[in-house]
Amino acid sequence: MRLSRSFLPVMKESPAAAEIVSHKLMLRAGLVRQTAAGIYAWLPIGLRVLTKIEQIVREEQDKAGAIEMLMPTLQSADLWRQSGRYDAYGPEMLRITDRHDREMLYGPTNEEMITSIFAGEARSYRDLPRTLYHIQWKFRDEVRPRFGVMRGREFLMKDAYSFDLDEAGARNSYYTQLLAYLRTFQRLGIQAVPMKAASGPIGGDLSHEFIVLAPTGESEVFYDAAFDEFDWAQSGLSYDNAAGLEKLFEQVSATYSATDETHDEERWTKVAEDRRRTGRGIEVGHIFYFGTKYSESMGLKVSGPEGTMVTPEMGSYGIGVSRLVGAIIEASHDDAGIIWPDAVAPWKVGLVTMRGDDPATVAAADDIYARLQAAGVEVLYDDRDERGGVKLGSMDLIGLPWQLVLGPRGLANGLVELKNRRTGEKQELIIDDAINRLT
Ligand code: P5A
Repeated sequence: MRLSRSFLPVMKESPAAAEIVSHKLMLRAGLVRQTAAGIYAWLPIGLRVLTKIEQIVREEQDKAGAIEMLMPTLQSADLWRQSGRYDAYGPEMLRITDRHDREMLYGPTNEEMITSIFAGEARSYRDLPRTLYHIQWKFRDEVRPRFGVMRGREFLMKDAYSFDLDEAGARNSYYTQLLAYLRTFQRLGIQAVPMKAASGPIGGDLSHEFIVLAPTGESEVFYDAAFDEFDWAQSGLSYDNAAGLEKLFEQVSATYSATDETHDEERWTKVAEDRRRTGRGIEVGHIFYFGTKYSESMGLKVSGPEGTMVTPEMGSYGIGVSRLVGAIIEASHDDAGIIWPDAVAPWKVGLVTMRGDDPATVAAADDIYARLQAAGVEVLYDDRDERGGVKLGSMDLIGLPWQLVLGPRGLANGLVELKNRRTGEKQELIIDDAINRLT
């Protein structure tokens, strides 16, 4: 992408309205613009990151055997009357009336809808187990939307729903998602610690939150150093290995982690002092097992292996896809700007000409740009006729993993500079070597 032809509005000044660093950086680097309280437009660079996160979430769900579909954002009030949540949900639900005076709502979650759809089709135990998911916008009319996309009113969520014949099956589905979450967050390049949650409005007795560690996080967290050290994503563990999944769950449960809400001083003092880690964190995922709460109210029944009717056991599993953009920035930035983990970077490398008015520099940059593109490397080419220092500042702010900087002096000797955004390390290389490094 040539910056001169893109829509990448970069701001020098820190916007006063933004309270936390990720929100400031998302505005300054041109990722989003607010269009109403808690509602954001995703500009091209923000959309690229959002799409990359979404794709990693999708791939890990698919590997875990979940099946993708897409449900609408608008739902009928009647669905929610059936579960009893239409009244219970309160003012966080955005209620809408259509031209025929039918009561509708902008979905804050989809337990009712998926259960009702599944109930219409599932007939026997052979239709189980199934885990269905979608990645769709939600709306919650938060009293105080804040911190940009971290607590928005409209936000993108991956929500999965599992249907099983019995509790043992439902637990296996829960453990499967637990592992899928550990793998998803690892691939995203962030550390997310699973913590037993106090069960919220979704209901149920088995529930975990996934908390990304970041100094500006909303909740205080306490955890055992094992969460920093152990390979929780266990690359060798197969989703078919039910005993292995259960063991992983037991290992997670036995290792101390808690938010300020669930913190247990007595258990905490049993963690060796030099292994106690405290900090702050942001909830990026939340998984629930809630038994037959929705299958019962929404009338989901299938015939069991013995012919009797069975009410399936369910769980639901959420990841805050748009919140993750902010959470990743909170966990990965410095004074100069964002530092994207490779997996979600909007482009891999930023190509910068220090002298946009020097024909030889421009010709060399055009050539490198074409070669990198031909090799399939994602490049943002700052081809603007701007001062070199301004361009370098923008590149640091945008936070691509690599910067390839071209100036007349280096080029006279056939050299370019390759900078690693995270370490700040700079290397003078001949052009071919620089290109090889990036391909
Ligand atoms: C699980 C999936 C649920 O809604 N029903 C379907 C369950 N869980 S949850 O914890 O309420 O939400 C799941 C994740 O969505 C993100 N999230 C938000 N992101 C941005 N702004 C918000 N206002 C917001 N509310 C929830 C969180 O990451 C949460 O873990």
